[in-house]
Amino acid sequence: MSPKNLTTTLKTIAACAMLTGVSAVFAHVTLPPGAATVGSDYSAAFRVGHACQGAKATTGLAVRLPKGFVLSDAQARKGWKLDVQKSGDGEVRWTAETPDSALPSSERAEFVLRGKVPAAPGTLWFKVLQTCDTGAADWAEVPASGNSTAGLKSPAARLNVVAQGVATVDVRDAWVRQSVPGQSGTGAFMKLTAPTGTKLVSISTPAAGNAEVHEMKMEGDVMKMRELPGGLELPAGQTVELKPGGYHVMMTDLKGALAKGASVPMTLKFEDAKGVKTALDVTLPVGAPEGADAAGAAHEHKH
Ligand SMILES: [Cu+2]
Repeated sequence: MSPKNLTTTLKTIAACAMLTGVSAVFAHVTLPPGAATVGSDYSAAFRVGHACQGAKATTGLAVRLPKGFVLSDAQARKGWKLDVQKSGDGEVRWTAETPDSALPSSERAEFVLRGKVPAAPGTLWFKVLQTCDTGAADWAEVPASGNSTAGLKSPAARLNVVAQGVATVDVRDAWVRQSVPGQSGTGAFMKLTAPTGTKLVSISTPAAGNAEVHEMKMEGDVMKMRELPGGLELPAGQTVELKPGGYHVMMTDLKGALAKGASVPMTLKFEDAKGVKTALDVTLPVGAPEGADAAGAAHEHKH
């Protein structure tokens, strides 16, 4: 990839990350995408993207620490008072000292605390009380079962704690392009966000004899695809999108036709700069989701 193309790609990635970020934090107080490994030190950056409904500014944020999370410290904010209560039900509270230091509704900010996550996998819910110049919003709803916040009006901020060896990478909007009988290959697409930098190095799926991460590359005037040498780099906190016409998972030697509505299990394998290997099992629906870019639908495979 030429430096010019690389720059364009990075700009695209940054733009995508910003877009997804905006939609994710427009109303809710959330943690960044991605999980934490059991027993690890975790920096929890609570994202506030909007004041309470009808309010002009956020004047306070109080995070109730879930059981099993051991706080080490919280980041001070200029113009804000920081109260840390470690004993009992722990709480970290930031309060704007003057109306001038309050966070305007149009601005986004991160409130950061650090600590150790439990030694057992599970879901941690951080309940967050946001106070504003007028009113308050209590982000404290937890699903009755499972860990999906879909359908909750004011969900608590969620952190998934995963076992050693399981990747902490967040996988969103994943799908596989449908194929017709006799077709030998197809593509899979998704958005990946790694909380700490890593690389997608290999993929396997029982649905195909072979699966590779491909990039599109201009050779003269011709757009060609090829296996990405060394895997797909996932910089910390940046959303990297695999999409038609761009990076994609190339599935070849399909075991059968993939009809819309079917699902495809896939194992994604990662390796970070220190050589630590992790894996993630995901299940992808077959068929483009609503709003997916189908423009690159002509997924011709020429090697
Ligand atoms: Cu390909």
